[in-house]
Amino acid sequence: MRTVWFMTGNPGKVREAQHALQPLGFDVQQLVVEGIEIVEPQCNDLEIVARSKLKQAKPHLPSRGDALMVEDAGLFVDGLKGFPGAYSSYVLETLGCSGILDLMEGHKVRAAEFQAVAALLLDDRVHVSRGVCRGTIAMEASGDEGFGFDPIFVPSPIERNGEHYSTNGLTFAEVSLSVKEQFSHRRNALEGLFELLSTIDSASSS
Ligand code: ITT
Repeated sequence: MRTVWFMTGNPGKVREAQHALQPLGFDVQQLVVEGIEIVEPQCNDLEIVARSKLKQAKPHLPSRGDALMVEDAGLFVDGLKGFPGAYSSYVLETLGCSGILDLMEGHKVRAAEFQAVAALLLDDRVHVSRGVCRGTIAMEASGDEGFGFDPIFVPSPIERNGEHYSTNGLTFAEVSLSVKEQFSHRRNALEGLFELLSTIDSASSS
């Protein structure tokens, strides 16, 4: 089993990555870098943020043969012109879910999306993949599962491989991790990344 060191301070993300990647043969470990502050550039492009975090984390990879992963995500609300977007962490800490609900007062259109960019460093090469999850901002916060903005986000129903998936109006915080995963931006980004890697693996072994 290959080890993937996931540099993040968010245990919710680690749980989701383990759940998604273990069945694909990857052992996901959280990498906590002590004593230095990882600086996140304040810009609206998650890929730039993810690449910057990866570069800063590289000297701290425990073993050169292992993979290093970072992931940057955010909530982009259509009616707020994409806010909080790349500023999601700061906005969650300061305004919280209730602050987003306040900003949405009077907005009839409550469409929003989660975006995630996962970046992986393996054998000195960087691989990047994006995931998106469309949905709406709920009228009120509900549920205790998940983390972050999950209590105010209702994913849109989707069709995949002929199957229909819907949470029937429940927020991500009201459903189990397995259900969130059917829609999740993070799951999409991680799957894309590891599909990319499996094509590289099969190309190099043929
Ligand atoms: P890192 O250490 O990995 O950067 P973080 O929690 O700061 O962890 P991000 O910057 O990627 O993560 O995320 C920005 C914010 O968006 C953060 O407050 C998260 O809680 C929130 N967020 C990200 N993914 C989410 C998800 O799947 N559900 C709910 N909120 C999410």
